[in-house]
Amino acid sequence: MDTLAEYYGKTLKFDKFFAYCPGCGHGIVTRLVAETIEALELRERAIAVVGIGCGGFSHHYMDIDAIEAMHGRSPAVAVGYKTGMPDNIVFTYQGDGDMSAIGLAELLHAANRGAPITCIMVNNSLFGMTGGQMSPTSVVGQVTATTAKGRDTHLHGYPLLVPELMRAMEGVAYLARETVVDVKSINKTAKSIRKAFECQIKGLGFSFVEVIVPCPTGLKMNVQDAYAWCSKDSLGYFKPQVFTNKLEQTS
Ligand SMILES: Cc1ncc(C[n+]2csc(CCOP(=O)(O)OP(=O)(O)O)c2C)c(N)n1
Ligand code: SF4
Ligand SMILES: [Mg+2]
Repeated sequence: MDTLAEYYGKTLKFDKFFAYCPGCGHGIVTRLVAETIEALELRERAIAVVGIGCGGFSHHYMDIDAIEAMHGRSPAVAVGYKTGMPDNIVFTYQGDGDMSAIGLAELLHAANRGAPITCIMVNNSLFGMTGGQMSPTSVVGQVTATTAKGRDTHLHGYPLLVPELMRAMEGVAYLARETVVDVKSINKTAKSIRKAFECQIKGLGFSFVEVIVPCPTGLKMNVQDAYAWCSKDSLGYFKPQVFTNKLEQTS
């Protein structure tokens, strides 16, 4: 193997300045998405619709077509693309703030109508790009830039369990929560992302994967502590699991 492309394939790009901070979970998820596209030979027909947030850089590292949607609107833009170009494989790549705060309505309606798109939500429990503010998925007691005394359920409500909101929706074909805190989890996340794309290829309906990741910069922790926090505090609340898998019913 003498070139990166021979080893990794053509989807992952290595010629761009890497914008993610050291230890950022986006780096792992972006690579898993790129590897899935490569493995399923989707590079020529995949379209990424990225949100506003640190994940908005994800398409810089993939050699595929992409569009940056307005904050939170990626699922609506993706539904438009898929409707106009049904042969393309259309997916969104969004943060927890983009998807579960300003963009929750777009997500839920795309899921409820069974839109044949794939949505990836990278949940780092805060608004990373803008300086670590509380997001709907910040955990109880979490200190953020806007919750100096920790998230207080009386003032801020409870952390939002996003896939659980879509469990009862008939149009949802694949629904899972995964994480990247260790190698075993990363391998499970790779499988879930692949299955989510396979659901779209087979036309089974809407597919969604939430991935719990650390944001060391927003948490104001070193990488090791951020992973430890994510493993204990975030995963203490957000339990990885596959909620729905209609691939099993068709295979
Ligand atoms: C309409 C609008 N409102 C607010 C913002 C400011 N803004 C940019 S990114 C962001 C949140 C990003 O958080 P998240 O989606 O969790 O992504 P992360 O950076 O954590 O991966 C916000 C509020 C904006 N760009 N547009
Ligand atoms: S601020 Fe957080 S989410 Fe953004 S690139 Fe840095 S570590 Fe990743
Ligand atoms: Mg976030």
